[in-house]
Amino acid sequence: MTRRLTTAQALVRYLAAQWSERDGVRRRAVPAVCGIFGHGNVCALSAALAESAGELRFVQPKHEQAMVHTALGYAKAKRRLATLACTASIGPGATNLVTGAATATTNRLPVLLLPGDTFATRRQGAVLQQLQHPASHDWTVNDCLRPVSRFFDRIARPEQLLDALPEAMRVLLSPEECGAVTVALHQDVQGEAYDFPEHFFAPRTWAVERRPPSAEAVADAAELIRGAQRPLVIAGGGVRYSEAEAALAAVSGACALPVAETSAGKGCGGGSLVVGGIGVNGTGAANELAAHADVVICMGTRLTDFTTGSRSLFADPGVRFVGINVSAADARALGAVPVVADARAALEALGRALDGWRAPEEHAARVTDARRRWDDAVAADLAPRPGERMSQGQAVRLLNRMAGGGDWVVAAAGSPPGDLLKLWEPPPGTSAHIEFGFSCMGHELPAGIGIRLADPDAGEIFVIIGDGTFLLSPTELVTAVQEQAKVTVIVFVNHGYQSIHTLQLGTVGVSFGNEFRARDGGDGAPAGPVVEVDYAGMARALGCRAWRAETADELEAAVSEARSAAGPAVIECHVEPRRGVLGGGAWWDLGVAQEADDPRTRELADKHAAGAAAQRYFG
Ligand SMILES: Cc1ncc(C[n+]2csc(CCOP(=O)(O)OP(=O)(O)O)c2C)c(N)n1
Ligand SMILES: [Mg+2]
Repeated sequence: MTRRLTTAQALVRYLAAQWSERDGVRRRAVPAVCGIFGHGNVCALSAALAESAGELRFVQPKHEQAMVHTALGYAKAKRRLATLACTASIGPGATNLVTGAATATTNRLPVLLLPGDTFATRRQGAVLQQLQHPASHDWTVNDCLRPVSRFFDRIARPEQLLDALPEAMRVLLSPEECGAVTVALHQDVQGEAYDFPEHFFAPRTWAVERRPPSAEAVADAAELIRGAQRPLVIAGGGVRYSEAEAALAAVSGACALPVAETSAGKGCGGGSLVVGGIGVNGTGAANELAAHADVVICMGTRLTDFTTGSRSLFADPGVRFVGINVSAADARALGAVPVVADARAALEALGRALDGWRAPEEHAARVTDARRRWDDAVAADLAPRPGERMSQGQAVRLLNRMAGGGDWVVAAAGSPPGDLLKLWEPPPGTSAHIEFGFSCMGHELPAGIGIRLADPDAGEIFVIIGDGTFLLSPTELVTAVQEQAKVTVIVFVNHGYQSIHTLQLGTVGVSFGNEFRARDGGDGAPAGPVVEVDYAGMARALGCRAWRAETADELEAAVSEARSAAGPAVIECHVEPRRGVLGGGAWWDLGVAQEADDPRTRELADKHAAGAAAQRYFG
């Protein structure tokens, strides 16, 4: 039996029939399509989507990059068991997907990208929005998506879908391989009809398996851990994706293992021995334990420089690592004993293999002591200072106190992700999404919308961004209004890119081009008075409720009112511009200037470079 359909119809019907299943629970794998139409996708594809409107929701974002971020927020909330498709037109619509795709693949979050493409027939000559590569006629701008995609295909004949789409689904739902999946669609081919086999459109359930660890790997890891005097667990995003939080809390409790978290793993640590974020944005407590650890159990983490202090954090000469990861490459990082497995399956097996063993009692005392000293230092650091307005750290702590069961907190770039990793103590039942793999300004708001689409019953979704990030892309507020997606955006106004400014002052010793200032004569960077922007007014103009808060009391009142508001809300929150939060003591490698006219720059560069002495190679 066959059914005559266009390529676009077949694509849409196929997507509507895909399901994923893990632990006996089934859900639609791609329940909605986000899209901005142009001539490269409006003809056959919009017609097919309109026909299937009862089965696939259509979300209308305002920027192609943003729709990818929405899909990633959705995928994070769904623990990678479902995502959204994103369709863009040919040319600029398609290239606008690239940054989103890179965010997806870096963070190992699935998204299906469907950019329009040139004509397969080429009868038309150069078409609108085609970049003609002089030496390679089969290249189009969509080839920019290849290096940022885990799977890429270009559909030049309708029947190619029969192979391309199942492989696209396999990769999207593979814990090990997932990332951006791109299926580029020649614009003429989208409308071409073909007799597709009927069973291609039958409901298909993809089993997302929990890869079990090998008995040998578990035995090797357990042997190493049993010999540990000062162990530490690092919990990454893999713990969330695997839904392994309870298993981690159980093993941590039974074996007295302290747990530190990466940005992607924020909120995944359970039990009484959680020591907060680790690394460059981490807590002093976690970093101190890392410095002295003899066995580090890395779980679902890519171990980026922010986690390892550019490989300077682990100072014990004999430190050894266990790597639990679905990706074999990640599992063996830092010369670890690799356990290539789903985090929950590995934790359950390790729990059995470690039965009866506990880390030495003095280690728990060390953990408590490190945490108490860090807490005291942070409390002192966060105290109000004479002549200063509310600090961002104080505001984050206030929000933290107001957050409760079902709430989410979202951040990606600027100082918010670091402040959250360090200061946010997730109240029970809350979730965090800190995208710090690509740390993409502009991820936050659309990701918050994606989380709301995935979890309509979630409590408040607090999207924490800086003023620079708000200015980069505030327009998804309109999409949030359209979808009645309740998110509360907190915009920290500090007049510029202050996280980068702080970095600049610390490594270069000069202030250049990072604050929002008016030009006051001369060339170089604008260095006159700070420019004032009405962020709350912008938000109101885009259809949101909005407040301006300059004090803790005003912020508290605004958050309470935002909670009871029906649609999206924005709080413009003014904070002390150049005041950061106490550092956790980790070093971060940077490409500092080896030569400069200014002696301060050279001095700072030398000082910074001295930290490299602590960098180690672990194999
Ligand atoms: C798309 C993108 N461009 C540039 C950067 C580099 N960058 C990281 S933080 C930052 C400044 C962000 O400013 P703001 O949102 O105001 O936060 P703040 O640093 O003031 O806390 C920049 C430009 C980035 N991460 N993403
Ligand atoms: Mg700022």
